[in-house]
Amino acid sequence: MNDPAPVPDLTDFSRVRAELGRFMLNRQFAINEVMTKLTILRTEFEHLHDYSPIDHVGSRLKTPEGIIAKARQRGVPLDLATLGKEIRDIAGIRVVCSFISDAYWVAEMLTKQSDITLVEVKDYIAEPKDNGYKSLHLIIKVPVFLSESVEDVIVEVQLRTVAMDFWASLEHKIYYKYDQEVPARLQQELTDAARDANRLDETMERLHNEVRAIPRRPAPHEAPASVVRDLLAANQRYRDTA
Ligand code: 0O2
Repeated sequence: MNDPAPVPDLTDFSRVRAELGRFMLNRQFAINEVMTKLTILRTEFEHLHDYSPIDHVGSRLKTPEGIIAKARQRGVPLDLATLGKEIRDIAGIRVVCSFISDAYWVAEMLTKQSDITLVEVKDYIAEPKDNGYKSLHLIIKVPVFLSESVEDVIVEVQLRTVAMDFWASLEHKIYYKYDQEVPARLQQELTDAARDANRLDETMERLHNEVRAIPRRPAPHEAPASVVRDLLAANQRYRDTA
């Protein structure tokens, strides 16, 4: 039989509290780092194209109670170093995209950055869970530069479409409402709804690609290309003579 998980020494309560505070703060810093990267990717994309690949982004830091519950469930020792390694969704970010291809694009752009280490990919879009859950999960490590050290912090990034997110939020609520024992009929309906959501995603992506292939007509207030060209040429002549 395994030895019981060691319990933290609470005699020095203020030291434990300070260490836990530091631990949580570093995870929040890691979230901030990744959120900044996402904002840059999103803003640059919007500047170059005429739509946004990201509908919205959310983040959450697991509560100490949530961390301890997950650790106990998995038999993970309750020391901060092990928790930081084994509980990989303490720092969590959810990126909700317009289309499936956008979720993969954001994942690729994020993971190819030189300071990001990709630890694991769980592609529940390509291989949905039995209940129909779909999402692309990235477990990444991001360096957090502190005053006297650098800490590599694990962040879980979940990427999914609006339809997948809608489904997952409701399923999560139902799962907790029934204390994880969801009646078979509801489970079946959820699985059917996941299939419908997937069909919607595929149709929307196809329509989106079709519409993107049509050359864009200038909006009534937009200056025709020739006017813009003349302006640029005039600007160049001015610079040459200045
Ligand atoms: P909460 O309340 O969202 O935090 P790992 O973290 O990789 O060591 P884990 O946790 O089994 O192992 O990984 P997995 O399967 O990738 O799940 C991580 C998170 O994905 C979950 O966190 C959920 O947020 C989400 N998720 C996974 N499966 C489902 C599902 O079937 N339905 C819904 N709605 N969400 C799911 P937590 O900690 O379970 O919950």
